[in-house]
Amino acid sequence: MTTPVRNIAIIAHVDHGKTTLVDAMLRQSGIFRENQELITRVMDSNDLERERGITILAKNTAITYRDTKINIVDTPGHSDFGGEVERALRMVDGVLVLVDASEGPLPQTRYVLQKALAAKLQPIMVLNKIDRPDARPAAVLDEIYDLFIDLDATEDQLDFPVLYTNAKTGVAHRKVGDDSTTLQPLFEQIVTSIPPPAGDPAGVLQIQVTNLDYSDFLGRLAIARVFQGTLKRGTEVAISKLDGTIQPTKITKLFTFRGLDRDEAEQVVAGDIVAIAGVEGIQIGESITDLANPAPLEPLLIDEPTLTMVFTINTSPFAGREGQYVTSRDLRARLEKELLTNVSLRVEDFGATDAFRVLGRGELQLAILIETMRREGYELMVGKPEIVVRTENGRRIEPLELLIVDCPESFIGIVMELLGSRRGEMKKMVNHHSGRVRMEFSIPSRGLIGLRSQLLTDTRGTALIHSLLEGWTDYAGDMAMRPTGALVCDRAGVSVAYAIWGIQERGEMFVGPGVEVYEGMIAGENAREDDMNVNITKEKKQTNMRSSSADEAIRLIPPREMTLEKAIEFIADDEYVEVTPKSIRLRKKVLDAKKRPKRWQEIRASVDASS
Ligand SMILES: Nc1nc2c(ncn2[C@@H]2O[C@H](COP(=O)(O)OP(=O)(O)OP(=O)(O)O)[C@@H](O)[C@H]2O)c(=O)[nH]1
Ligand SMILES: [Mg+2]
Repeated sequence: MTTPVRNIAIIAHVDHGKTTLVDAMLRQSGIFRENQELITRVMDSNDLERERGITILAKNTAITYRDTKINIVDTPGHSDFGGEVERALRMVDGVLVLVDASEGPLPQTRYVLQKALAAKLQPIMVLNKIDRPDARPAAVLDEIYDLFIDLDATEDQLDFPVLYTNAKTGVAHRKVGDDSTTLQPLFEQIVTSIPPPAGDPAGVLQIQVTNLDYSDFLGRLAIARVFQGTLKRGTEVAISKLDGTIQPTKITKLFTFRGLDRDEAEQVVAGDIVAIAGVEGIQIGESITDLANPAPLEPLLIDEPTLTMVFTINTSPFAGREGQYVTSRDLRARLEKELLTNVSLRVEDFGATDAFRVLGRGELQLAILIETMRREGYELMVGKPEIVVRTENGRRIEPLELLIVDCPESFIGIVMELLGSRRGEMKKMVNHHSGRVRMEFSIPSRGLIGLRSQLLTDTRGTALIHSLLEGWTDYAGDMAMRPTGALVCDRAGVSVAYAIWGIQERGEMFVGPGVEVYEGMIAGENAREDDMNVNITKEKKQTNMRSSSADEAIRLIPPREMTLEKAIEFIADDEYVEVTPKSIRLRKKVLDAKKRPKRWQEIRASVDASS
């Protein structure tokens, strides 16, 4: 007899507690030794996930409850990684929809729920963080019903079970305040209300690859769901490639999931999730099927990217000093490798041979890719993110976003003004009378570029923003760009405290003293709208006078630290961010001050001409 199986994905808005809940599920499933030390959010296993405290990649694990095996996919909640969720949903028969019992449903809750309902997956509602002092589970549950209705859920779908959890302590309740002390009600609910996977173990083999992973011991692994038939080790199978061709392959190693480990298996039957090692060149979306009688599955289709950025080789005077991979061949090979695992990305050649247009879902997604590349030893330059504008039936259209801003009441005016300047239209304002308000805007996606940092500055770090792609709309026309110019180095050299002291009143510096600079490098933000060339290398004239009062008066304001994300948000059309393993520099596209266009119109014209 085969083991009963359930396949679930955990989906939610960012930070609502998915990975924490998986920790508790793993712990309580008896997979670890008594007293085994466990790190928190153990599924967030890559460096950037741990540093940022967010999930970036969807990951599989599995536990056993009584005699049922539960395959679990932990998914990211940040909207930029929505592609991960879309493909995770292909692997499962049901979803745990987590909602923070205080925050309630937010844009990404809507997005993931919409995808789950469209895929006809059975939901279990999990109101998490019920221990928060401001938890309001009853009201949040009402909001969830409203959301289901808004998404045209069927009667059946509306009839979802609800559980109340504290993922941190690992407790699930059927009713708020009942005497449960474990997650048992949740495990029980999964086994009873998530349907067992369909598919005949004796049928024609049908498997779809939904993820790729890499293991130091096993190399490349294809993670796939067996929809029908039984995959046996050592058999010859057909891989149905995305272009429709069939490629015969022998399966040499199979694994199933158990906790954080993978167990080698002789065979994997319909319904289960498998990791297959040793299949060269296999890609996400491809099917594995019977060689004699191929029955490939439809390839996965996911939402199109909405944001694009130009990646190009580093042409700054400091190119090649800090990185190992600097040529356009290196860049191309790395981007092609990324495409294999990152299904929501696209890469196109762009104008000159040394540049690529990389399309993704958001600034964070691309920033994570760039950060990963620089840690691997790459040098590159990236341009200002732009929203994809399409032409359909002769109309120019652009993506439109639903934006939710949560901020203290005192900032309502400031927020409305800022969003107005970015063509945001307020749709709704809700006041929970907690001192904070929640405003909903409809805004072209373009209006979101650089918005987060500006909003945080304007609201002294108090605003929370969430957005969701809502659809496409007529191109709204030009939009206000960065209202300030740059302070641009007019020559190469090393920055000097005395010079900075003289410049800093013009705006805000990005470089401190003792930094090597080049002509055309950006040293700070000008308070005025045009660019200003500055000499940051100027030493104080030596005089015979005793150290005068001027020396003592040199008080430097600490420079603004430009992280990769801040730099990407900051740059204008005619600027690049230069990225190397050790440095993030900002620069003008045209370094030579004499050749650089000065006025915005000219900049636009020169940018248009080069693209
Ligand atoms: N008070 C309280 N905090 C919780 C609970 N569950 C999770 N948290 C906290 O919420 C934060 C986010 O938790 P994560 O598990 O990383 O959330 P996530 O949904 O996996 O986040 P992403 O994967 O980035 O979307 C962490 O600081 C957790 O400790 C809970 O039940 N109660
Ligand atoms: Mg997570």
